[in-house]
Amino acid sequence: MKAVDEASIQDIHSLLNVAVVGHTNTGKTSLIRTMLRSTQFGEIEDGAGTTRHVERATIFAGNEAILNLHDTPGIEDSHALLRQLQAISSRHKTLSSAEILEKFISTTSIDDPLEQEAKVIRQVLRSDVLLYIIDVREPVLEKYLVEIEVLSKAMKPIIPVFNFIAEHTEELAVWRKKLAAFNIHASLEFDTVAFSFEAEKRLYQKIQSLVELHYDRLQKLINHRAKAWDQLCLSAAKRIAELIVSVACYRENKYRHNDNIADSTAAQKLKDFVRKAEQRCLRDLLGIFNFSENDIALQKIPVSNGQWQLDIFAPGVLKAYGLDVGSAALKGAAAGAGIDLMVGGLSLGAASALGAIAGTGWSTFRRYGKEIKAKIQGTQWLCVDENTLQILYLRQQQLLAKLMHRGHAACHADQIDTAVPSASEKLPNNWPAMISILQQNPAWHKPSTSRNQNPQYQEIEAKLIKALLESD
Ligand SMILES: Nc1nc2c(ncn2[C@@H]2O[C@H](COP(=O)(O)OP(=O)(O)OP(=O)(O)O)[C@@H](O)[C@H]2O)c(=O)[nH]1
Ligand SMILES: [Mg+2]
Repeated sequence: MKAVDEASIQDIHSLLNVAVVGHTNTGKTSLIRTMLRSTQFGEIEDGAGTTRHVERATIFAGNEAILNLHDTPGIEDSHALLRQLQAISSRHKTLSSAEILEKFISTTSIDDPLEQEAKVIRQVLRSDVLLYIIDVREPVLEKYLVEIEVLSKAMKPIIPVFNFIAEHTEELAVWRKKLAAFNIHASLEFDTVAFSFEAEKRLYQKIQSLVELHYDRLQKLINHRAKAWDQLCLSAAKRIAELIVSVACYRENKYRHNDNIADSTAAQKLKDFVRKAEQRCLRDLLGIFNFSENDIALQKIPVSNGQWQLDIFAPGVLKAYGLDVGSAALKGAAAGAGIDLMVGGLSLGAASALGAIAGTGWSTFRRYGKEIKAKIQGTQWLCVDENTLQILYLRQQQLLAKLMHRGHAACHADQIDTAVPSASEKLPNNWPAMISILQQNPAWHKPSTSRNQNPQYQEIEAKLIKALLESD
C-alpha cells in the first residue's frame, strides 16, 4: 500500500503544473472548481482577498492524475510589486528577470505588505503554464497591465482567460486589443461559474499546444472528459424521456357520478402525480449535473426550493411557453386546464369532450360516435392533455439546455425564462403520434422489463432522447 502511495505522490510531482493567477476577485477559485467539477474546493466570495494561500488540486482522467492546478491569492498591489522588482534589479544589475523574481520571494518576509504577491510569484516560478484570469467587466486599467508585465518576467507561457463574458462583448474586444500589445494573442473565453464543455476543451487544447511534453496526457483527459460529458447529457435526456413517458401514459380512473372533471378527486390526483413527477425529474437533473442552489440562481432557472416557480397547471403557463391560449381556454372550459378525458382507450381531446357532453352537432358525433358510446357504457379515465405534455417537454428541454450550457444560458436568461419562440418547432418529430401511442399504453407509466424490451417503446424513447440532445 505504501509503495502505491509513494508512486502516486511521485506521479503528482512529475505532472504538469498550471498556476491560476490574476487580480483579486476575478474568479480564479471558481474556475478551478469548475475544472474539478467540485464545489468543495477552496473559498469563494464576492469580495477581494478570499484566497489567502496557494492551494493545489489534481485533475484526473479516471484514476490517472493528469495535471496540478494551483489556486493563488489575488494580486492586489501590482504597482508596489513592480517598484520592488525594479529596486532589486537596480541593486543586482546582472540578474535575469526570473532571478529577480526569485530574489524578491526570498527577501519578502511573512509580515511584508507584499506577502500575498510573493506567494503568487513563488507559485508562478514553479509552474509550467499560467492561466491569467481577467474580469472583462473591468476597464483595462494600468494596474492590470502591470500585473501582466510582472508575470511575463517569469518567462512562462501565459494564457489569458476572460471571465464574466456574458453581455460584455465590447469590453472583451478592448481587452483583446490591449493584450495583443503585449504579444499575447491566444486567449480563451470561459465563464467560470458557467460551464461550457467546448470552452473547457479549448482550454486544454491551448495548454497542449504550449507544452508539447504533456500532449498525450492532456489528450487522455480531453477524451475522458468528452466521454463523461456525453454520458452525462445522455442520462439527463433519458431521465426526461422517462418523465414524458410516465406522465403521458398515466391514467386516473374517473368515477362516473362526478361530472365536473376539473374539480374531481381523480383530476386532483392526476395533477398531483404530474407535479411530483416533474419535481423528481428536476431533482434528478440537477443532481446529474451537480448543480447547486447558487448555480440555479446564477442561471436564472425559475426554480425555488426544488420546485418550478410556475405551476404546470397554472393559467399563465400556456402563454409563458408560447402555446395557443385561445383554443386552450375553450378546452379548459370543458375539462379543466391540463386534463383530458379518455374513453374506451382513446383520448377524446377536451374540446370534443365538450362537444360530446353538450351534444353539439352531427360532425362531432360522427367523428367520436364510438367513443361517445363507450363513454356512456365503458370506463372513463382522466389523462394529461396535449398542452400540458408539450409544456412538460419544452420546460425540460430548456432546463437541459441551461444545464448543458451554464454560461451561455446565463447571457440570455430573460429571454429563456419568459418566452419560447415557436414552441411547436421545438417538439420532436411525430410528437402527436408518439403521445397517442403512449396514452394507449398505460402499463408503460412505470419502468418494467416488458416495457423496456418493447420495440415500440424503445423507438419512442430513442426519438425523445435524440430530439432533446439535438435541440441543444
Ligand atoms: N456571474 C458570474 N460570477 C462569477 C463567475 N466567476 C466567478 N464569479 C463570482 O465572482 C466572485 C469571486 O469569485 P472567486 O472565485 O472567489 O474569485 P477569486 O479570483 O478566487 O478571488 P480571490 O481569491 O479573492 O482573489 C464570486 O462571488 C463568484 O461566485 C462567472 O463566470 N460568472
Ligand atoms: Mg480565490
